[in-house]
Amino acid sequence: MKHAFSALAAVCLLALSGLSARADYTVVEVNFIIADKNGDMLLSKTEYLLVALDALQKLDTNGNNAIDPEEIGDLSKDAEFADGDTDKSGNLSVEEVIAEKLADFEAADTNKDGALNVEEVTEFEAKKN
Ligand SMILES: [Ca+2]
Ligand SMILES: [Ca+2]
Ligand SMILES: [Ca+2]
Repeated sequence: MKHAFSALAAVCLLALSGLSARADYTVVEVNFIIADKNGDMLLSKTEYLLVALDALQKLDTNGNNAIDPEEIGDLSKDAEFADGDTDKSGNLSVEEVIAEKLADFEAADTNKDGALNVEEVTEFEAKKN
């Protein structure tokens, strides 16, 4: 899922972050910083879920509190979409999105400290793609 953000907002967030200044932030790192609301350079379960719920809200153009195939186009053909749709209703409900993200969180938290650091998220995203 692509997150829309202005370049200026990204620069401000980067300036406030604990990452040392460099020019080549990865997409994962930038999204991490945006998701890290309290700026401790760790994503809590809540911060991680908020990203998905925020995306759901933005994508849900017909307002049924679910991600429908027509709302995400080709992304609905991904295995992730079919896997997440546990009740096979053809769309992803809020509950299904949360369940999938919680499973993602547990899988990504390799050091089992209950939070995700940049390395864990980067590794997890690399494995997924
Ligand atoms: Ca945090
Ligand atoms: Ca919808
Ligand atoms: Ca962790």
